[in-house]
Amino acid sequence: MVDITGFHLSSMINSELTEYYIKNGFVLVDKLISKRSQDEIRTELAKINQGHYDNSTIEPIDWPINDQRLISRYMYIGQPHAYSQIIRQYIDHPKLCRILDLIVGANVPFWNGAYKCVQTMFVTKKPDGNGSPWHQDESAIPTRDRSLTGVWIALSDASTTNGCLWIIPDSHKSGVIYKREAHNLPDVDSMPIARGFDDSNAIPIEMTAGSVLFFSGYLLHNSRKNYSKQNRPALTIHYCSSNTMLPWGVNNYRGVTPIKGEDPYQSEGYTDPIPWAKLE
Ligand SMILES: O=C(O)CCC(=O)C(=O)O
Repeated sequence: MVDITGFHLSSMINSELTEYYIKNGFVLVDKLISKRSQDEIRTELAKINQGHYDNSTIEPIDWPINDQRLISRYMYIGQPHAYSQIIRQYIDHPKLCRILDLIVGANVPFWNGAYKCVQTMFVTKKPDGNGSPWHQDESAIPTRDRSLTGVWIALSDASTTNGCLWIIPDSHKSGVIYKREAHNLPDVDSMPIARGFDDSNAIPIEMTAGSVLFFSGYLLHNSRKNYSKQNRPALTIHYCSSNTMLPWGVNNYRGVTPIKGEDPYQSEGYTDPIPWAKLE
């Protein structure tokens, strides 16, 4: 049985955290993001949902900024760091980097410590909102070198009642990427679902607001319906080794932001990530 007690930045031992990540495919760090930062990110999420940024993906709406419906107007908001300076500043937040420095290349032979940010995304389950189907992030963002690292920042407490993440322990180990297919399951959003594995030992990862789950791109995970009366917002960020050739739709996806170390592909230039949003 995996022990999911969270680590703390102030008392963690680097080698223990790295070993835990390699063994379990995830690591929970409790209360990493301060209350002030959580408020800042949530306010920015409301502003983005209001249509404050002219990015052609979100229709402006005249709901006031403190309207509780605003935060969960869109279930998914992709690449907010492309237009929000507030979100941009979190992708290389020193506290996130303290952990990322240890784990992004923990499963990559000869990793040189360099990593880049690949994407950002808000995921907000409104009251009664559907969960997300089983999947591995690696199936959507192909690094293939086992460096893909998802960062899930809880912007409210996340529990089995309001739709926290669930994971399948050990599922990162085989390196198998399970096929995803369309489904018509109730209570689960319209993203394709991965199939072909045993999910009977799945466990929930309950988190307090400001806690952060770091997890391998190969780890199978999902979330369930939000049965509470409150929104369950989260900011997710993905990273991989800078040396990863990233065939995400193109030869070597260049909508990346170097975070640490040398970018060996700098001469290929950079592109702006394309913002997107999805209602449900
Ligand atoms: O936040 C959720 O409910 C699901 C998020 C997720 O599965 C992901 O970011 O890969």
